This record gives sequence, C-alpha cells and structure tokens, in this order.
Amino acid sequence: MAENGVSPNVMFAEEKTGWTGYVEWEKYPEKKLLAQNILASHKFSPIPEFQFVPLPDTNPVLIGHRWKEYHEALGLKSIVDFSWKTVLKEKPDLIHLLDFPYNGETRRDQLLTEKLTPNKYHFIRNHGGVPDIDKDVYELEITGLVNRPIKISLKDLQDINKFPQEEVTVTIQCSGTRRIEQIREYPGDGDELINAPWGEGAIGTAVYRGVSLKKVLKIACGGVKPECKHLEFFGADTYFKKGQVYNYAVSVPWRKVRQSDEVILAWKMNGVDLPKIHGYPLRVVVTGYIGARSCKWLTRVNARSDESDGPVQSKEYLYYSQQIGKQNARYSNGFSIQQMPVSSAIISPVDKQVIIHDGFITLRGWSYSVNSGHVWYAVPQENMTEKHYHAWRLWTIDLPVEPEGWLEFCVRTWDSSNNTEPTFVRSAWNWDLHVTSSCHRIKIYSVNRSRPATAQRLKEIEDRGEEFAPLSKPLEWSLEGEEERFRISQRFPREPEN
Ligand SMILES: Nc1nc2c(c(=O)[nH]1)N[C@H]1C(S)=C(S)[C@@H](COP(=O)(O)O)O[C@H]1N2
Ligand SMILES: [Mo]
Repeated sequence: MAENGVSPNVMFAEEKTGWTGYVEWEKYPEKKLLAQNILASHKFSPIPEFQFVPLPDTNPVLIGHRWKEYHEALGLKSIVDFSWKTVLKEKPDLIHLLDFPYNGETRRDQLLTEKLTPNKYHFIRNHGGVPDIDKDVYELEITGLVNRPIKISLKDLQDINKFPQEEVTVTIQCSGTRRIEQIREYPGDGDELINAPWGEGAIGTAVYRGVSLKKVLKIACGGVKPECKHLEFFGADTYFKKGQVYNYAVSVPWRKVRQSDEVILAWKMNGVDLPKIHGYPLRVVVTGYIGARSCKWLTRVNARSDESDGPVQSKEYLYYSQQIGKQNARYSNGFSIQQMPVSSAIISPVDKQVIIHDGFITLRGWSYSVNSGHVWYAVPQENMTEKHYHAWRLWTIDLPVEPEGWLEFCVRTWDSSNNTEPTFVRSAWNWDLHVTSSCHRIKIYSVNRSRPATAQRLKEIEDRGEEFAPLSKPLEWSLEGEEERFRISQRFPREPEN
C-alpha cells in the first residue's frame, strides 16, 4: 500500500482495456513523479559483479532481481509473471541470459540452420516486461510535427487499398552482440551491461511484412512539417533508469525514414503474426541500425525537431572512444550509435574445440554489413547465402589446415565500400561495451589425420578403446617403447659433445 492508502496497482492502472501490461507514463508527468517517490522509498538488491568473475554456468545465467523489485514496488508484478510465461511459450530453447527483463540469445547450432532464423530461435532483447495487446483494439497514435496527427487501427494500416505493403529481409543485431569479448579483455560499464553479457548469438534474420513509415506519414498524416528532423517511437513497456520510470522510447532521423523501405511498421515475421515477445501486434523495423531503434509494442510515433530525450536514446547506446572511461564519461561526449558497423562471427567450430581432420577444417559463421554486398574476401561466392540489402550472409569455408596443435582462426569481413573490421578487440573496446565489431577469433586444437604418424597414434588410442579428447585427460599408457626411445636418444643425444 502506498502512503495515501491506494494500492499501487490501482494507482498505476493500465492505460486502456485490451492493452494488458501497458502503463502510459510519458503523458502524465505527475504520475512519473509519484512513481519516482515510491521507488526512492524502497531499497533494491545490489548490482551483481560478474566482470571480474566468471559468469554462472546456469540457465537462466543471470536473475533480474532488481528489475522485478522495481515492478513489484509499483504494483506491476503481473507484468513480470506474464513475461516469463511468454518466454517459456515462445522462446523455450534460447540461452536465457537474464530472466527479467528477458534477454535470450540463440544457441550456436540454431543460428546457422538457414538464412532466415526461425522465430522460435530469434534472439530477444527486452528492457522491461512483455505487454499483452489485443490486436482488435490496437491503434497507433501519430503526434507532433506532422500536418495531421492521427490515431489509426491495425486494420486500417493493413488495408492494401490505403497503404502499399512491403516485405523485407532484415537482420536485427543488438549493439551489444559479442560484448563478452570486450568484458573478458577489459571491463567497462555498459549502461545495460548487467543485463546482457552477449556472445555471438544476439543476431537474427527474418522477413518482415508491414508498411513503410514514410508512406504512412505521407498518406495518413499529410506529410511531416519542415521542422521535423526525427521520428520518435514509444513502446508499451515500462522502463526504469536511475530511480525514474519511462516508457521505452527511441528515435531515428527523418533522413533515414525518407529512404522509403528502410523503416517499416511490421506486423508479420517470417509469414506469421509477430510473436508477443517480438512486439505484437506492431513493431518498428529499422534496417541497418542497431536493434534498439526497432521499437516493439509500438504505441506512438512522434515527429520532433530533435532526437528523443528518453534515456535509451540520449543516455544509452553511446559510443565512448578509447580514451573516455569511467572518470570522464558524460552523456554528451559519447556519440549515439545508429548504423551498425561491419561485423561477423565464426559460429562453428567453437572456441577451444579439439578437431580431428584430414587436412581441411570447415568454418561457418555470419557476416554483416549495411552495404551488404558485392565482394566478400576469400569465402567462395557459392558458399554464402543470398545477398540482401539489409541482411547478413551466412558462410562456410573448407580451410586447408596442415599444422597441428593450438591454432587461432579469425574472420574478417570487407564490404563493398571497403569498410572492414578492426583486427583486435582492443581496437573496438569502448566504455559502454557496444558494437564489438573486431575480427572474431577462436582457438582450436588441430589433429591432422592425414599425417601418417598422427593417424597411427589415433589408431592406437582407438584400439585401446580410449578417446583422444578432452585434451586434459592423460593417456594411461606409455607413449613409446623403451627400445625405441633408447635407439633414438643414442642417435640424437640431448647434450652436445662439446
Ligand atoms: N519497446 C521496446 N522495443 C525494443 C526493446 C525494448 O526493450 N522495448 N529493445 C530493443 C533492443 S535493444 C533490441 S536489440 C531489439 C531486439 O529485437 P528482438 O527482441 O525482437 O530480437 O528490440 C528493440 N526494441
Ligand atoms: Mo539492443
């Protein structure tokens, strides 16, 4: 119960019927203030340390105590419960990095099954709970610097007599993809780091169907006013930052929206309605930009003259160059990350794997570039998935590998503008630990069976019913007969004569 005797869940009621889990904050400054005061009167669990200690080996890997407590403090626990129920239903098989707000990444074997990531396996990055919105009552509001502010139903948006529809193949990647490599080399902050120590699986590709935002603005709103420079998107989810409460909000420049099919309002993903956890019934898909701009559970598009002042846009997803660290980071000296740099990862084999081969090792992975395109180095064209303007290419290569022992493989992508990846994590490191776009490196242990001596040794091991791997397991038997050892040591004495 809050001070005035009203229970918090009555105080912070849902905005509209049929929009379960949607509390509108941005339109009610007094309500935000009240929530802020309630939060200030609570003590919340501390932030866990995992940058200097290994991540727990559990699934979920991390438990979002604090974020659950924030929701509970405002009487919004049902949102927490519904979100987890939705995860179990729609994403049972991901690596659950954080249970709430839910962050899940695709298992490596499921990442490369085909060019399009099956919806069930597509990664999820949430900043709050999952709202449950009835599509029959859904409407989108368009406000701000447009000639005609409107409210429009999903049915009208989907009416092909009103708006032409688009179908686009898009790779969405979180700007935090592969962040764990930065953490392992040099810890940093990362506004959202605690929630998402991502590996190579925070990326996925789907065909989205929807309408171009540019066309909706033009046809339904009579266009934007000349002062409009940014389009701001609001989500129905509740976001907490430094003791304050918000709806998820981000923006993209009008210049991006004007590229007609590059920002779409989508309701289908790979031929079916958006799963609830991906923003049902309507989300934004911003091609080429970091995932954060592709706002899910879209409630409102607001045309404005400057970028969104919501914390996700103005205080997070900032890139601080190498010299800027804890002691001098400010919001105003990090630049806002919009377009994703060239990036890639080796998905198979995995780091530290022992590979017994016959002179070739097959490597597989993904490569991404906004200029998705023309020349890709070394991997033969026929070994890459089809080109799209806004999507990755999966690749596979049979690498001739003669040497044995520990080897390091590295993938580097060039795009058609000759943009390429920095070679080491150090050159990509930044205080907020975003866009780990350096060459992805793995170590593998090579055992080349095309060498007669190696083949012979492997056979001996097999004949004894033993396994070669793991490397750290000692072989139980003598490595060499005594006579043989003696003969060779006579021929090649260890000590020189003089
Ligand atoms: N409303 C809302 N939209 C959101 C987010 C969110 O938390 N709330 N997360 C963003 C981030 S950071 C990413 S990377 C993408 C992930 O999209 P996905 O979860 O559909 O894969 O959604 C973006 N859109
Ligand atoms: Mo993200």
